Amino acid sequence: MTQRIDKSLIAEENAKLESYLKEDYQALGNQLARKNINIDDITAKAEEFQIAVPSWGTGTGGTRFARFPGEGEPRNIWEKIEDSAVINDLSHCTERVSPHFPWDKVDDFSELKQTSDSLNLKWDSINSNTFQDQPGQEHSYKYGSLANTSAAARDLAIQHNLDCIEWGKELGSKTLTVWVGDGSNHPGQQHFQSAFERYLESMKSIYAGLPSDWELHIEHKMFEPAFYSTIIQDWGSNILAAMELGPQAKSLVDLGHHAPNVNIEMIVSRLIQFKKLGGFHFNDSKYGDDDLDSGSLHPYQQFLIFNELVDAEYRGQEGFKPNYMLDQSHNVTDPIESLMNSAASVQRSYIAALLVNRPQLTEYQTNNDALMCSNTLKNAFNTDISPILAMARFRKGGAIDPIATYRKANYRGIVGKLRPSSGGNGSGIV
Ligand SMILES: [Mn+2]
Repeated sequence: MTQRIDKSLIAEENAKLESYLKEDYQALGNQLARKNINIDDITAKAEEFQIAVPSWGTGTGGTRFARFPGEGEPRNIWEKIEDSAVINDLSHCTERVSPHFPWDKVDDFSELKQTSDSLNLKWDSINSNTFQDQPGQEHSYKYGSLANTSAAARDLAIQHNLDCIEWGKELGSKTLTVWVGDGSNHPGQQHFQSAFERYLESMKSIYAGLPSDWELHIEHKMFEPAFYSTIIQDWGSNILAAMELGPQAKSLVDLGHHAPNVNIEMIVSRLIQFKKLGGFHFNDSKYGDDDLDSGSLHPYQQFLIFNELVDAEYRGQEGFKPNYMLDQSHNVTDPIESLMNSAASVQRSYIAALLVNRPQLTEYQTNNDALMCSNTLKNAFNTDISPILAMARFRKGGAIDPIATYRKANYRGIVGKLRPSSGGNGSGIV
């Protein structure tokens, strides 16, 4: 039987907070009205906002050293979408789940689609996995997949991506996201140009199998598992590949896949300008691809990224419709709590960016008034829009306080008894 959070519990918990929320919402509404912003217009945007959760993020992650499994963590895709439904029922901004194959492969995809429909969930981008060998795999990916020197290994990786498209069609997905770990650990190990040519050749075969209403998203990452060179190491190689493949190929920005202190918002602007921004994997990091909770360390950077995204929305940039997704690894928290917190954090950045006075900013920029440009952004960023997020959830039937309501429901305690550990549950860090 599928476990859910009881709607009456959500209503009961909301009843305790409703009057306070209304007071805070009114106060914020008055504050925004002085800036000629109608709070209900902004709340309507918050209600529309959606960010996908990664199926693999519902399990406990790990590091290269160890993994400490959590109580009642999901053991398969059926339980992962059960947890995803809990996240969405409380947050109401995460109606899409992004699967990873072959981790989430099932025998009957129509059954999986029926189950996800019954949980009010949809399917986001399909993620292929050619960064590890599957049991009994004939041609190893040890020396790469799409760029492997072995044509047989490349063909296997191409076929897996084509299979992913077929499975995605059954689920109603419209995007394939490709990240490969191909690269080298030693200078001289790999001929840079030949390897990139092999990668592009393989990607062309995948692109050819793409339905006309699908997009192919290419994810770059600076290093790991290859520690000297990686085939798509940055947005430069990424956009080159996307341009070479065609209009349905776009770049995907994972926040943790850059060198520390890189100006990611400017990369986002460039990709928007050349119609190559496919989507995001949101997370946060201190040192590298840490996969920490979104906004936990650099909320201002996240806001600045949304400042670019909202600017494109405001200008009505043609064909602008990036996919938003979380891609995190939860090692010490309950993944459901981290994903709810993180979805709200990204939603917060979006809403705060909507508050930027753009005509005013343009005027300051034109007059080279650097201080007031900065203050205009800070003014929006520093506005506590929590009541808007809570009201958006409340109006859609979610929880005013998702974490408190989730804890009150004792969901983890209940599924802990129903899901004895299977031992080998894999949660990748990608
Ligand atoms: Mn990622």
